[in-house]
Amino acid sequence: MNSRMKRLLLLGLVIGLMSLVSWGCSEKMQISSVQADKMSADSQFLAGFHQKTSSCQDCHATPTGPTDDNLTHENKQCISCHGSLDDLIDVGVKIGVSPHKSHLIGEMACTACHKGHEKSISYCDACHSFPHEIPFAGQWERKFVPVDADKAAQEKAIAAGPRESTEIVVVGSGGAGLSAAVSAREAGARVVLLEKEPVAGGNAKLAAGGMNAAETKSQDALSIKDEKQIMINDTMKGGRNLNDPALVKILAFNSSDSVDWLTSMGADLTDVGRMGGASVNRSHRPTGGAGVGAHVTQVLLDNALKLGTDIRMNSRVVRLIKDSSGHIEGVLVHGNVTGYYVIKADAVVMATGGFGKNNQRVAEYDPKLKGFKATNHPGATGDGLDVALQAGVATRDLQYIQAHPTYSPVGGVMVTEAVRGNGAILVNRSAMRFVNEITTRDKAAAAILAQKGGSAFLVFDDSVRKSLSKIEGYINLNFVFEGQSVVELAKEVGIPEAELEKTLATYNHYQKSGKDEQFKRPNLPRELSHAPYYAIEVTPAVHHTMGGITIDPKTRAQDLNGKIIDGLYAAGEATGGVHGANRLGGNAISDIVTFGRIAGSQAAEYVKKH
Ligand code: FAD
Ligand code: MEZ
Repeated sequence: MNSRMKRLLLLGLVIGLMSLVSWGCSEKMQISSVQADKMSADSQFLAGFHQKTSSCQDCHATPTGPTDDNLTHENKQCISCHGSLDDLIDVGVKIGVSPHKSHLIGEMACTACHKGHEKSISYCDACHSFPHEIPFAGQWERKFVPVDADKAAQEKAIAAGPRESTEIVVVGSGGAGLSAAVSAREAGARVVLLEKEPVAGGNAKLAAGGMNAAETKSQDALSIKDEKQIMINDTMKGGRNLNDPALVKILAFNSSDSVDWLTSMGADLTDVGRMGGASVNRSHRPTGGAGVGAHVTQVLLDNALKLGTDIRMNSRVVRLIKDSSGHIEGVLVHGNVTGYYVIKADAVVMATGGFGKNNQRVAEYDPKLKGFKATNHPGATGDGLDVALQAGVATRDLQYIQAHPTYSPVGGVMVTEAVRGNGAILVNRSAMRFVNEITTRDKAAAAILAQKGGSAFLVFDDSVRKSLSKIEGYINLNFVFEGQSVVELAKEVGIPEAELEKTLATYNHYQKSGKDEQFKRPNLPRELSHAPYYAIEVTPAVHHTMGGITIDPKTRAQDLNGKIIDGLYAAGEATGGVHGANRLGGNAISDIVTFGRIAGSQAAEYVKKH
């Protein structure tokens, strides 16, 4: 065995073993020594294992007292023994995907997965089920804890008064929250950003296909003719005209500026493709077709940190605090380590995302979706909505919940619409096409569900694969069928071979003539004739919650009487109105960046006057 192998083996053995603790000894500092002794003697968890060679203080004690909710100090200790995520890339790789290098953004903390005093869980298993093992691991399970649980402790923290103060609190570290934080910092305000999950980025970090924008430099460079008004028309039509027209106008008219803003911070949004319901190619993503979300959120996170935003993970906002006149004056937070505490703030931006991962709640608003899987990140449970509702905020459109048509039940992954946008077709178990593949999502999802088995196969060739680097991830995750010929692919999938050959030949004929005579698909970007051929089984899964907090064009939240709540702003998937009854693919990233920016700058302006 060479020394690298030995090192990897050793790292594999101890990975996570040192990465002590989500509650850790800072909790020990608050609990009795009897309890602490019991915990540390408990050798079924990582803490017990580490106790054989070191004491709690070795990892947890800091010169200034208990650790913070980011577990900054503990993570440093993990890294000092085990190495950084980069050092650990090869450890635990079983299917070509490294659990230590993925689409998760930021310096992801070891403690997100490796726990000290409870079973470790792989954060990835919330969506995927990889065949990797981590020491002392339990199964992924997320119990939803209502935001008003533990009332006595909450009241006590409120009665104790603020532990600290700032000008603006941003709640949520997705694209809307990070954009708000950057723009508020650019305007000179002091900002604390609070995120309940151990990993930053929310659903935004998962975004794949692109960010819609009209009249951009990238479109110009590719000679794509687009107009802001066409983006407005497409968005209103896709949303069944139930969108707030004023918000849609802002979305379209600021979209190109938002791309420029991101680009000025280091983003690459030069590849432009087609999304369902769009009249032209306007979905912007990194060169080569890499996922847009991980890239954009990383750029925003880096800039938020560079500008001095105080960003705290494992910090859940459970209540908005108002003064006697109803103006916002802060938030009640629950820090995983530090417990309940109040931050006094002149303004709060709610950027808490949607609730797609909370099927109970989804089914309350749309019973048809009961039991459906979701494409969302584990934190999309709707806590922000609960916090807002408790504060008397008005909401709209909560009954509109979107299913993404193409989710792989085997991979536990959404397969981006960009695969269809770049040329893939959908066939059923008879190997026949049944829909315009790039129609709006509501129609595509309904058409798939109407097929035998409630699923379909996304079929494409090597030229589509080469056009979109995101596809490499699906191949690595091992859920893509492959055949050296169309017949071989059909055999692999188990669908009629001659029919699949006929379907592709007919489609290629339409592609050459520029006219889809069967389903009127408006874009036919390439012939599907380059071996190898590929197929992915897909079925719809809950994807986007269109409804949420009612805002005005300045992102100010309204109360149940339609009055502005002073100091309260909201942006992104936490709000309703931008997308009407059905969001167009690519419009959410545009929404969160544009309205997140507006929320940050408006809140900053408000606190200056306050
Ligand atoms: P999020 O990014 O979800 O962030 C909200 C954050 O708030 C979360 O991190 C959450 O944990 C946190 N939070 C919630 N409650 C609290 C609380 N009480 N206290 C503290 N923190 C809290 N859209 C596109 O336009 N293009 C795409 O290509 C695209 N692809 C997608 C792919 C996938 C797999 C998914 C799931 C979505 C995709 N979308 C896409 C949709 C888009 O990503 C989301 O709608 C958008 O990112 C939402 O951003 P957000 O900032 O509003 O919310
Ligand atoms: O906007 C989206 O949700 C989107 C484009 C998703 C995707 O298919 O990539």
